[in-house]
Amino acid sequence: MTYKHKKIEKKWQKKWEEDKIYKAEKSDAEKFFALIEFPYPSGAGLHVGHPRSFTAMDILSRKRRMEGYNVLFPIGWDAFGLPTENYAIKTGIRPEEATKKNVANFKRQLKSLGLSFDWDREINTTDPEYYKWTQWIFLQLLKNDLAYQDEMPINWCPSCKIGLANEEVIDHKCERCGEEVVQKNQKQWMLKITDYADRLIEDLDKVNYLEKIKKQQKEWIGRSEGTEISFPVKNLDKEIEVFTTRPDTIFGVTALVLAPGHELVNQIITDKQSQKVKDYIKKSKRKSEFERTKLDKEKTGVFTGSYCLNPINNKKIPIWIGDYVVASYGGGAVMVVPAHDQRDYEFAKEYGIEIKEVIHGENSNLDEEAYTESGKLVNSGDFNDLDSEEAKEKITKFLKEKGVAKKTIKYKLRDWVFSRQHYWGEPIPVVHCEECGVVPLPEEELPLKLPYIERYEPTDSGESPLANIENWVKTKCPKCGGPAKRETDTMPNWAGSNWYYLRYCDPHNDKEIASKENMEYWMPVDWYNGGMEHTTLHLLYSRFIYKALYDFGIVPQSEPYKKRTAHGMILAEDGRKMSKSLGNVINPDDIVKEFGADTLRVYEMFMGPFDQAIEWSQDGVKGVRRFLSRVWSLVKENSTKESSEEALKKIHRLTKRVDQDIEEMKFNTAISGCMEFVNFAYKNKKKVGKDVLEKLLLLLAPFAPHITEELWHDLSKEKSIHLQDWPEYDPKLIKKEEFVLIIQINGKLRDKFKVKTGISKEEAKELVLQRNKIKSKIKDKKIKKIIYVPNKLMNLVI
Ligand code: ANZ
Ligand code: ZN
Repeated sequence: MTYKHKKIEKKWQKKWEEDKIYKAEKSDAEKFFALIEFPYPSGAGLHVGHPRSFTAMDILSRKRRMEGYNVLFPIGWDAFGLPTENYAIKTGIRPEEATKKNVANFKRQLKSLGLSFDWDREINTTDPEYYKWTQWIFLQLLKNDLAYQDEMPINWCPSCKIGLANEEVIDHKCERCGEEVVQKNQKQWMLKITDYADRLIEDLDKVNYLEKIKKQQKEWIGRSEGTEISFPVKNLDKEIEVFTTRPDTIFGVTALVLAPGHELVNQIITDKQSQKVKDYIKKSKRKSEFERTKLDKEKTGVFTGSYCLNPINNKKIPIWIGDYVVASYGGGAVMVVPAHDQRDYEFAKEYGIEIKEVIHGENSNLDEEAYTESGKLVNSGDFNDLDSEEAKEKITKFLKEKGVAKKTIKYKLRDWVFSRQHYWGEPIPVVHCEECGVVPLPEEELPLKLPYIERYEPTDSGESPLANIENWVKTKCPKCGGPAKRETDTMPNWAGSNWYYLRYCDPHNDKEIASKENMEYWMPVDWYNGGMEHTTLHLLYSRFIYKALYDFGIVPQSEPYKKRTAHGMILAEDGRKMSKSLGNVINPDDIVKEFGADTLRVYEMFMGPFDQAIEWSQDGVKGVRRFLSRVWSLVKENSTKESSEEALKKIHRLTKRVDQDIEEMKFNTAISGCMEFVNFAYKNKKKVGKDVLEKLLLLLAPFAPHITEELWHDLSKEKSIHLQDWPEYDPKLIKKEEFVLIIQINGKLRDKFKVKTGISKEEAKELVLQRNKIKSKIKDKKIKKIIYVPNKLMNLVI
């Protein structure tokens, strides 16, 4: 009679698989495409963070199936990349072998959780049948001028011997190994994501992402509208271009600061200042850009000895060099307005540069800090008394007519470095011909398979290990037949993951990336959940690729994901990040073994608000297990024929709550609602009958699929609980008898009290006017109007 998870979980997993109840097939029903971030099959196996996101989307998928949707909930493996390559280098085990082993382990683990994936659609980015299409996408980008080669100063990790994208450099260190990154020039494949910058911002209006995720997307793109102004250098026939978002402050410019790498530095320094400037530049080179541009960092600089002229009034302005100015943004020079920019303010305080007020606002206090808001112009000649916004326009127009300014838009987003000098990635399908230059491989020759090699270490020259395989590199040009060399760079990890959702629509198609009918039926993804660590780059890159494919006429819409949410991280019991070296890792296998998959699932959904980071608690796990045991014995021991009115009302209220909570990803409150109900049922066994318990099982089925299936069959049901209809609630039964009436006077909250649901305006008015608090406010004033919102509030206008 007691709940033994081991007996039932394997049994039902097998049955579901045999009956293929989670298989997705195109039909006339409305579809629902639920997506999780497909995992990287590392040697360490699944960690407890994976099931948090996977279970959440599993719950949604199961609920949608019960609601009658045709659900696609697929799974696959994002398996190219450095961890496996490094493992191969260390152990001599081939990356394919390691991947195969890791995938098998992950698969066993995921299956033990009872997730309702359609395993027939499993994909693997390292499978040539998959990466054929990753390479094909590259050829489309190349054909449409969105891929090009360029000599680029790249972030180079001397330890991994690899070029890194900016995003892979954290605190100026390699994201993977922690080594200090250096700059190195290398010819790289680039993708022109900057062409899509505006659309990637604008189209955020079309999708339903968490606000904070939209914000991240916008900030990474960093669109900034402003004015470019030239300042002529004194005694030199040159101009310095600065980019500013605040042309209204131009009368307040008291210095110009150039980035240490600015091209005019050498021509500008005077003999007297020469040594000082050179020393300064040498010192700042040692600091990373991150270190130099941090907002709270000390602002340092050195005077060049030269001056320029302010184009608005020909005033002489000293030119400085300072490393808080970024070389690669906005021309690498700024006009310093200490009174109205905080960084400039600190810089000016440090070096005794004049702080000149030109914008005045009510709360400006220049003795303490810069006044950075807009306001009225002062000390600004003909432009005095204008508002900032108007002044921006007028000053820009004035300077434009003089030919010394123009409006521009700058972006922080850079083109995407798409080459890696590594073995374990997709080969880039082009050859370099002596006669014809870069020639793409004909599409029929795809996939271009990774050749077999003995050693995976990158070469010391920084080329990929593929460069060492002479008979692979040497090839014929597909265009002229002459001698040519294969490209030896491979693609970054992002290449396989920026379009994987598309392949799920038609994973076995060997003619097309996916058929039109399949894409039209399944795309876009209806709900995508994953970690916040992927809501900047992976999201941006995959949106870009999808838009490009849309422009090429390949996919049916311009945005791949309708909705995107994110879960919080699971921390160790000690509040730190789980990590092998700290010895605080929880292995999901252990929890499944000891307490069962249902306990793990319900616990991870119950542990706290879904979007927040939360600490693991073994006591919490035990508590959830006790809850499931109670559900078990409630159903097993039940002998009540008819449920009481109270029990009925409670289960209908619970139905409404669980239904809404799942939609809002408030899984924890959905579960606590079920717990409250189970407590009630336990204390009132005579009042809770089979009909009510059936409903409870249906509500719990998406959370705890095994135990509910077992108990469902105990109640002599034939068909799987997961193929039942999602329960509905009767609004009449959940109507509250009382509500709190809010009373306002002239819109201000003055009193509140409980009254009967459904009372009329007249009845309510009578009660309200008897309240002391209200009487004392109204006294002899006249009530002009009464606004009554039934079952909510009454506002008296006096
Ligand atoms: C004068 C000024 C006055 C500015 C003022 C701001 C406030 P966003 O919005 O990020 O584009 N800037 C321009 N180029 C820079 C560079 N290479 N490194 C560091 N800072 C740079 O910021 C644009 C503003 O950042 C520009 O407007 C410039 O300072 C600074 F009251 O110009 B501003
Ligand atoms: Zn050729």
